[in-house]
Amino acid sequence: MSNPLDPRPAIHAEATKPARSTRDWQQMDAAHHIHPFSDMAALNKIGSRVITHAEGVYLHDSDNNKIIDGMAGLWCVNVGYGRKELAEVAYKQMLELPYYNTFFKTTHPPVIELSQTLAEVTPAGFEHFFYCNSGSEGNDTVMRITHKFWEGQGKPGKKWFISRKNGYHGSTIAGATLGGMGYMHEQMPSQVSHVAHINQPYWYAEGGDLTPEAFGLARAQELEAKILELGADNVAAFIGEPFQGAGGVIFPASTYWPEIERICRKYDILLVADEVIGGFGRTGEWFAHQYFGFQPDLMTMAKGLSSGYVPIGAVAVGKRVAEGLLAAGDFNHGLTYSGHPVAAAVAVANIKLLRDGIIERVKTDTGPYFQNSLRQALASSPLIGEVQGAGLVAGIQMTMDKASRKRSDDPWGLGNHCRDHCFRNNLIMRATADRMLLSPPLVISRSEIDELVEKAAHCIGLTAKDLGMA
Ligand code: PXG
Repeated sequence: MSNPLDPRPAIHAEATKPARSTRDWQQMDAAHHIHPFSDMAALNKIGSRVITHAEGVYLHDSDNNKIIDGMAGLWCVNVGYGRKELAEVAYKQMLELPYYNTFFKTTHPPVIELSQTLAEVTPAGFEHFFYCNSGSEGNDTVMRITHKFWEGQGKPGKKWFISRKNGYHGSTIAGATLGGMGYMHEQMPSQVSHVAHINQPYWYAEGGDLTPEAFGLARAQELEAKILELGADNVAAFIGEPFQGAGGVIFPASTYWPEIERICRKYDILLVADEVIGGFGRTGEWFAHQYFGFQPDLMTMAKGLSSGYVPIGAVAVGKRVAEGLLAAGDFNHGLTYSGHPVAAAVAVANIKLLRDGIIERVKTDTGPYFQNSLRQALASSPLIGEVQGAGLVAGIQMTMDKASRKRSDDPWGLGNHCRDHCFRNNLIMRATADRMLLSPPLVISRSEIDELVEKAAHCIGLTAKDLGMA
């Protein structure tokens, strides 16, 4: 049996011999493939990097570069690359029952087992789960469940969702409307109705002269103001990521979530935690809301649920909402692949790996080690204003002046500039405006953390040098 903390079975070896040159791949890609969130004309001029295989925390490209993946793919490959256990489970399940639906009074063992497993690893009170294929569909499902719930409670007027600016909840029309990314809204003349946004708890950029704690409280109290503006009888739910992921790994002050929770309870508003990034061990807890110490009514899950090996998302439905929903008659929502047997089987096997020590190690060993190493390595950098994070996720704030927290005139340019250095140094580190983000696979070892931190500090140092700071 392989050691769950040491993912090195090289299952890719025979499967991924480079069949074509990088140039061939790039030309074919440019001719036929539209990439997500990309300016294709600009991208096609330079050509995409072609990732051919991966193991543990390393990616390999078609030019034989070995790249350390500081982002676990797109925040999802929690158990690391090359997990033979997951491949074998998928193979076996495909032979046994590759597909069947869960619509018409039918079910199957993998989806039952997954539901039982999720009831075990989620906090007390979560006993029911609805399945989909992605985080975006999860948040669409959250809206559908919430509306059905309030209708069943005899309060169909409770329709509004309140979310945050610079929050990310997906890229379907519902997900992107809930999200607070202005550049996405601009491209969406159609949005779903009954969604309102309040400001985000991003102290470094928006906190002014307030202490982080006072600012956290003030931003939470915007929820109360918005509820009163809309009327509590019209507000269904508040949704937020426990820490904003794509928005910059923004950790709110300790005052923020207790106040949000207090306000939701006071006005009987459902509290939804979008755990698509924070879930399945990222902070060292199973779910990020446990790190912040609040109790949601619903949770959106995807990414780490299967470590990205197959697409699957889910909504965890807490006791009160589940009881209401189950008593409210037909729930007219579902997807062909809700509870797909292969995805469910892989998710069960993935959660087993996470339970067999991976999350515990993030909490007690590699998480604290990563957080300390990163802070130490960047402490003397003139460019770095703060490092936030917990477990194996971090947001690194760049600033033009530490004392005044002055931001670059072109924050996106600064982040992209640093990311170009990372690219050249075989490091995947994500840029969100002037914050650099790290979220490596949860199986990363101490020596790999040393390499990751050393490379990140080096690339940040090169950026500082380009700015004439060092
Ligand atoms: N909620 C959260 C909190 C997310 O981070 C979604 C929902 C949507 O999940 P799907 O599976 O529909 O993508 C996400 C996704 C980035 C990036 O650049 C982040 C995500 C997706 C794509 C890019 O950081 N998060």
